[in-house]
Amino acid sequence: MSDKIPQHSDDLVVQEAKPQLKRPPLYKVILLNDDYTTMEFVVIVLERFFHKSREQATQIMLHVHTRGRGVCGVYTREVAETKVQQVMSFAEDNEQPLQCAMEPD
Ligand code: TYC
Repeated sequence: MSDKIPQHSDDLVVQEAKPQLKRPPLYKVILLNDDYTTMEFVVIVLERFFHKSREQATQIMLHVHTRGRGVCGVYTREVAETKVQQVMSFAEDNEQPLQCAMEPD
């Protein structure tokens, strides 16, 4: 017996669903430099929310400190939005003016 699913009957045409192959758009989560957030706090943020080692976190923090901004990670939209919210509320709770944002990759 054939495995083929019938595509047509007399009065019905069955349209095959398009395969969903498109990758979702990705977003960079970035940290912005400022003069008041402590370096130690930024390192903790990178460890806690972006799963960086202390060495990686220190490098990224110093990059942001010297260049003005830096990428913490690249995520799908919902994940990036959540990271930004988590970082901003952690910064507020700790009275640090740190700014975190997202942009299309
Ligand atoms: N510029 C800050 C300082 O000198 C450190 C800092 C680094 C702040 C990165 C924010 O995203 C930042 N204390």
